[in-house]
Amino acid sequence: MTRRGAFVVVEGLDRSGKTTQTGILRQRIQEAGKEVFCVKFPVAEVAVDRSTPIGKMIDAYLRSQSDLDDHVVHLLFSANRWELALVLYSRINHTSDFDDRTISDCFIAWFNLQHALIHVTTRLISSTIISSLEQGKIVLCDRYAFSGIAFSVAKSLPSQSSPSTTSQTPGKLPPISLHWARAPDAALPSPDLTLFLDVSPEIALTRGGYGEERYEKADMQKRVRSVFQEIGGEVTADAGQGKWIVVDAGKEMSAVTEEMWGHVQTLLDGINGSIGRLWD
Ligand code: NYM
Repeated sequence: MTRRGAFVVVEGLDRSGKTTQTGILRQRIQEAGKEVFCVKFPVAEVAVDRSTPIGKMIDAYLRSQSDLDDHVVHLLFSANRWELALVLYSRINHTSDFDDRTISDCFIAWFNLQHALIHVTTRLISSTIISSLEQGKIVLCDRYAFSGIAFSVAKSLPSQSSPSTTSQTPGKLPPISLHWARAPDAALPSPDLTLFLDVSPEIALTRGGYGEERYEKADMQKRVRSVFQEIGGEVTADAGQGKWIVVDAGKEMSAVTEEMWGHVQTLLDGINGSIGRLWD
């Protein structure tokens, strides 16, 4: 059996250097003579600047130009991952079946007929991430479903500065649990390696641009960090969900690159086993 490519995810807190490091890794993989397929969530690179119908809604929310219930936001981020499958599918196959209008129609349908469409999109995502892996390419992803869970669940945790409050939108909806947050991403391909860039909120605060988006507050970042730690523990305990490596992103940038590269290098020759599925 020919070896497939590896699926590598880079996760981290805001301003952990994730996007810069992913760019460097991409270049190193190419210099090593391997093909790499890069993805960024929320989708920016492929669909251009959060410009898909769902991406626009996420962008307005993150810039505090709109307010949405936390559950709705969580589903939008997940829809953005499924949306990528549709966008790429139409580009790869040069079909006109999936134009922008169809994509937004699909997502209205997705909210109404979640389960039926998940089967369709599961098949479509097989045509993108999975087919890249089967062609031996390395898939390098900047944020994935783990960010979805960490940020959404963190909003439901009590604030550390005033424990009686959460940032949950006022209303009667229940807080977002890990169990609930996982469901919309179930069956997406699972990474072989997740590199979690860990940085203290205190260091992140000193980095350029911090505070521009709604989650970039020290208290929220502390909660996100604690949920990421919990997810890391779960992934590590489940052999089918790949490796979870914590990288200290507070250190010198080149040292972070070398540590990450050390892990990715071991996967350049590909993998023998089949591609896993999230939460299977
Ligand atoms: N984010 C990202 C979520 O809340 N849920 C998700 O599923 C994903 C992929 O988007 N604060 C949040 C984390 C970030 C924000 O991401 C923007 P980035 O990587 O800074 O563009």
